[in-house]
Amino acid sequence: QKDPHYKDDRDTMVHLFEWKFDDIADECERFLGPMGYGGVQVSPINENLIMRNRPWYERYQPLSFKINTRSGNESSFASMVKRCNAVDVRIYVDIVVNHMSGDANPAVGTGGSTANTSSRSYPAVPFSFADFHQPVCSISNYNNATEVRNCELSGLHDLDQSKEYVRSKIVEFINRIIDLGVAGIRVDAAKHMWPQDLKVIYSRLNNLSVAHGFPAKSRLFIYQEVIDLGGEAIKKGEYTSLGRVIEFTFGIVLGNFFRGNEQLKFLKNWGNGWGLLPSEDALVMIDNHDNQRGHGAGGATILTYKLPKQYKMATAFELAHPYGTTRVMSSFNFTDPSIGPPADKNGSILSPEIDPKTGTCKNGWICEHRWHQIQQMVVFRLVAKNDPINNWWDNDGDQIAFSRGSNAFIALNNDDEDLKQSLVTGLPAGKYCDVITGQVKNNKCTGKTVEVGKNGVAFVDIPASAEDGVLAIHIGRQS
Ligand code: LAG
Ligand code: CA
Repeated sequence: QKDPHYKDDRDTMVHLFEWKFDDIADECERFLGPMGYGGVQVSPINENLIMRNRPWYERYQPLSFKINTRSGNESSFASMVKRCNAVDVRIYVDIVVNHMSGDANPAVGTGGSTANTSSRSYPAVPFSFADFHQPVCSISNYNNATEVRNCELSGLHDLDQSKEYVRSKIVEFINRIIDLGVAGIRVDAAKHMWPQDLKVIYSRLNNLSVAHGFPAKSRLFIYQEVIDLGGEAIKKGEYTSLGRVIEFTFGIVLGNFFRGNEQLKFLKNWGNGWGLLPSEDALVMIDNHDNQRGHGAGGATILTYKLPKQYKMATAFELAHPYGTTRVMSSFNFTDPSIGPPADKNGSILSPEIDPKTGTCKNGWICEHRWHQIQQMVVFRLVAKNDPINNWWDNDGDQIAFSRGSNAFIALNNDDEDLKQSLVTGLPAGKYCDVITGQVKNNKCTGKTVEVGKNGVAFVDIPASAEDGVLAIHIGRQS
């Protein structure tokens, strides 16, 4: 349950936050498949409460398990999964099963269902009063595990997963999407559910669909949202026997590094031992849909698209380093942290428009996953395979470099001084194209060319004033 089931050497997923299913399917075919992405995390797919002004977080208030949201319905979902799988891109669904909606009157959903929220009546499932934790209470003390799991998180009505009936509805929903061909799930608010209940639920899930191309007996990839920064009753380690856990410390610490608060040389032993989970238990990111806008945990050190140079450097380090299963965030532009995705006046989500010249997105979508430097580092990771870090170098300050075996080499400069150094790259002799400043087009490198000599040494030059403080070369891009 810790294997994302990527095809071949593919190794990174992208969270296409709030995208519509048809647009995701197009993106799989025209971009993600050809560029080497391994999968897509989609926003919650089951019917949610319609809230005034349509904030993004209405999707975390379910009204039923019907697949019907502003992203599309069950048939567009099924078609997306098929089309993405066909180009070797896997689909992961964000599952919200800790709770249903908060109180709302009237409560009408994106699929037309209604609910009487104060009496906990959700007829479209159906759930009723007895399916929720009682007595009703709200979470305030995170040092009390029972309270965190049995009380309401921000007024969201808390399902009781110890009840057989509740379990059966959750299992039915997840099995339905497994049979439609998904490869995995993000478990929202996993910290707020008992591990022993999740264990029962997971054990009842179907194997992945052989009809959709998965090998026989493959198990669903599960990664759970357990925010544990230390100092609370609930520990991320309570969930690692069940699947992977999203490692929130990763982006917080790296954000702090690449904001210049800590010298990069200290990243030499990054990974296990930094208070991080073992690599094989972790799913990592620089930012997510919550902490990029001050929700959830993370605070001020989180880097986002709003600080592009530092963000790209942190992402390059994330993707170059072998630790964890990596996820890339793909955002829409915002200033108000509540605002929902780009939409027309009826509230229908707009499709991202893609600039044919630059390949970047317009009309409110940021599409970090299409930024040249990020997309090229996804390829770097794929070429690096599982090779270890070798040839570490640093200037005893904010300049570092390392190779991944003899497949790939990266250098980063977060210093006020230029980086101008002959460095051991570990790569076979030859001419390589720096994939950060350019790419290979018609057999020609449009960026910096780096010459690796017979001894594996190359001269590396990253000015302090460079647009990106990164140089990256690998055996897939020679020129
Ligand atoms: C998550 N992980 O545990 C999601 O990643 C996160 O985005 C979800 O919260 C949360 N769990 C519940 O699924 C988001 C917003 C909240 C929002 C909630 C429900 O971060 O701010 O709460 O979704 O929409 C909102 C209001 C609250 C209100 C509540 C109930 O912000 O003030 O009490 O709705 O009406
Ligand atoms: Ca709960």
